[in-house]
Amino acid sequence: PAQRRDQQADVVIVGAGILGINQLYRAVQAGYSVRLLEQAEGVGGTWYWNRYPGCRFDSESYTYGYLFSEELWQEWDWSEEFAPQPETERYLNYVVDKFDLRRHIRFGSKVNSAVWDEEASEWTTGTEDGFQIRSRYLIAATGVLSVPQYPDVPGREDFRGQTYHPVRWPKEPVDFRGKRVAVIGTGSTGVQIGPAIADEVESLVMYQRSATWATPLNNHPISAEQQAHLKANFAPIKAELDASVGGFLHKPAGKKWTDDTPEQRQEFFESVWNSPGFAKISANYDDLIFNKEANAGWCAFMADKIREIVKDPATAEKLIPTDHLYVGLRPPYVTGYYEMYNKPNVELVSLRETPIVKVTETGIETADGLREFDIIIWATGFDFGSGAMLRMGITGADGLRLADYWADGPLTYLGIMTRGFPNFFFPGGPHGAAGNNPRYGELQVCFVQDLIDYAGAHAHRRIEVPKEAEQAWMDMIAQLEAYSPFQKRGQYYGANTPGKPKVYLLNPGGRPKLDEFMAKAVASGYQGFFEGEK
Ligand code: NA7
Repeated sequence: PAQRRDQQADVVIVGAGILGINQLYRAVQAGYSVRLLEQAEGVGGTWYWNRYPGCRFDSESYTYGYLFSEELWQEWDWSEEFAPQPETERYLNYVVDKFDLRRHIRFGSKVNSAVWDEEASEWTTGTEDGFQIRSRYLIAATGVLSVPQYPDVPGREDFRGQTYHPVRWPKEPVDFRGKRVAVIGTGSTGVQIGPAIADEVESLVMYQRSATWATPLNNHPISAEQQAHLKANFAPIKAELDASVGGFLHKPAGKKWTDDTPEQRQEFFESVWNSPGFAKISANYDDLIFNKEANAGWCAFMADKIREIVKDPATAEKLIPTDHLYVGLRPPYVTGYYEMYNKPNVELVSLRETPIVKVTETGIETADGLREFDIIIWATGFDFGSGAMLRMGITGADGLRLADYWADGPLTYLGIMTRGFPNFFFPGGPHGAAGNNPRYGELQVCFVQDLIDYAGAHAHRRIEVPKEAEQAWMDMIAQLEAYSPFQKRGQYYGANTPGKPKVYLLNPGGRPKLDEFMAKAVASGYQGFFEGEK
């Protein structure tokens, strides 16, 4: 066959999710030729794939969207405080079309190789369908929650009914009427699906391994008055988000557990329970995470709420986490979750009490017997953090494979770069965020764009993070991880993915640490970043 000439671009971006679109916008604005490769047939990433019933934000819509254009802010009206998936998908499509970005995107392009060419200082990126493109820079905006995780359960493939993973939900709505449905997993996803389908199904069985504290989302439509307030306050809202630790607008309580009497604590917790989404953490007692008594007090309050809402005492007790710790796992924020268990057609099975023995052709057999189903939904999470990047066949300098360099867990600088992989960036990667993801990602996307601009302006062709810089970021992670409220289990430690190293995958320093490290690099003229140049 005739040798096809490789395509060429300044920048290749992988992934048209929230950060890939942001990076594409910045690179196009800065005048680069850019090609974005996206495996799906549409834009949105997380908000393209996760079409499951009940899927929505638990960050406030307007704090999640882009802040790079006030015009966009003025034009787009979010309908709810926490928007549902279809609206977010529409928003991302609106952004792509408004800024004429679609023509840079190649859909149906799943990257399966990316190889650094030292001689040319270029990456060659290939897709499953045989497309190849060379570029000075390669940016993986592949997301931390993009690769579905299925558990190692005997017989999983034997089931003859319908099976779904929420992150591969079909475009055509699933008809649940008259169906016997199983949901495995009660993380943020499982607890959104249950209440969304409970009224429609014939029966619903929720299989819970670890109970989580699923507090109310407290969603509401955005009123005309609130809309007007948002439109009139773009600059102050942006400033507040830019200065925030986690990318939220919630106001810290400004008081400690010890400042209140027992009665005041009850009253305060009641107001926290009725506050929106993540305010349960960020606007709770200032010492909630580090004061064991405060934490236990909040957990006791939530346990009482569960006992109050759930009529069957045995079910209520199963739903209360036994570790009595907030936040041991990623807490979900939901509507009608505990209430759902009062419906006669909904059952909770604790896998701690009765583990799964096997999946059969007709259902799921646990230690207490077989239950038959028409539909099984595996809401069992993701190969978190590094999953997508490690599947892209990335090979850096001297033939170093990313899969080998990260064999014991990711080594990163700012959750953006890794040594040995020149001109390669991954905003939103492992060690990048621990809060409202787009607000972290925005810092990272801008850092990458500024660094590329700087290299171009100073005639550098090769950017590589210095060893000391990577080490300093990893040391920060190790030091602050000791204070992380997350236990060494769940997705943030890779503990849900068989064979994965159990290391911490978030950024425990929050946005302030990102800011601090970035400012240092910029102030030094990115000292050491161009040393590998011949
Ligand atoms: P999560 O939060 O990782 O939750 C996955 C759930 O699946 C969780 O309840 C797990 O229990 C359960 N799970 C995982 N493996 C198994 C096996 N083998 N058997 C039974 N149950 C299992 O993923 P989500 O999709 O809910 O949420 C992901 C993100 O969405 C979240 O972080 C937000 O950013 C939004 P476990 O806790 O491991 O005992």
